[in-house]
Amino acid sequence: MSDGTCILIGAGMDCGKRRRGCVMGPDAYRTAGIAGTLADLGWRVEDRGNLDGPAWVENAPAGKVHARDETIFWTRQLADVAQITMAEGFPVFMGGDHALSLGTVSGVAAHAAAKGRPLFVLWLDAHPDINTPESTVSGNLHGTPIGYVTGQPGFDGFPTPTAPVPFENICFIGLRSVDLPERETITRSGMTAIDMRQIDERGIAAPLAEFLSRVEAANGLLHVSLDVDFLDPSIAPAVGTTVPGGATFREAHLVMEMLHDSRLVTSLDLVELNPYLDERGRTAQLMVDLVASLFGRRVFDRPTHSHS
Ligand code: Z70
Ligand code: MN
Ligand code: MN
Ligand code: MN
Repeated sequence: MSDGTCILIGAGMDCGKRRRGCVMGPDAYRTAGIAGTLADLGWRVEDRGNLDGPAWVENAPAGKVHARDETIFWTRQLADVAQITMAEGFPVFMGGDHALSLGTVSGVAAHAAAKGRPLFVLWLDAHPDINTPESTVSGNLHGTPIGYVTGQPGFDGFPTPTAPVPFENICFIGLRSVDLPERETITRSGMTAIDMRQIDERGIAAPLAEFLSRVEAANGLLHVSLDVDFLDPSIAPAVGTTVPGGATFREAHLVMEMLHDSRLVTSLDLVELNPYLDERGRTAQLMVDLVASLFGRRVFDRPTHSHS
């Protein structure tokens, strides 16, 4: 990954859970200067504005699936947009809540399949989001994108993903809130799941480097999905579900710097930013700074790139 064209796509999807506010995410990233930051790093930047879609709906009763039809609409639209945009540049999907990844990841996967390349997904999140409409306790579909893109059953009414992502091509980093059915799926499938304990014991660089080596050996494309709650809430308060014990400022930047050096990343989701809950824009600014590290901002050049 080096300088090229970065395509910003706003998707203020706000129906993947009941608490509102993620609709303002795309404009918060713009206000924090995402386009100029990328341009200063040598990228051509095209801001395609915001996609239209149902913003929010009345809360479904507790335990019932919330906003299924609206999520289906977004999933279809985002899958189409993602597949098309992959042929034009490096798409950055500015959410919006994490339900947007049902669409973005399935569209990116369709693109990869058409190119004959395997798709890998790095999921930076406190949660694995591998529920299905059948297993979910909350009824919030932002907890289901990995269930959907891996082709799990129960997504009635959704388009069938044309290129399901194999379990072994997914790597979770940052896990610290996992539902029982999610834990069973992860354990059964042998997915790479780096929880906070492993990060504490091994550091964050070693497990990431292992995953990147696998992507490189397979000549894969790599999609990164960055949920604000990957970060510790003390540095990133603008999120509906705060889970203590998240990634530090330095861990998060290191991940982004290693991803840049790997040159493997071809698409990015920025999700779950709720600007209504922010403190003077600090979470939006931190997310933009992390994007800058991913797109090549560094303190010093290094003699050779290395992630292993
Ligand atoms: C829980 C659920 C979730 C994000 C919360 C939580 C899911 N596993 N995802 N915040 N980003 O409702 O399924
Ligand atoms: Mn998430
Ligand atoms: Mn999360
Ligand atoms: Mn390398």
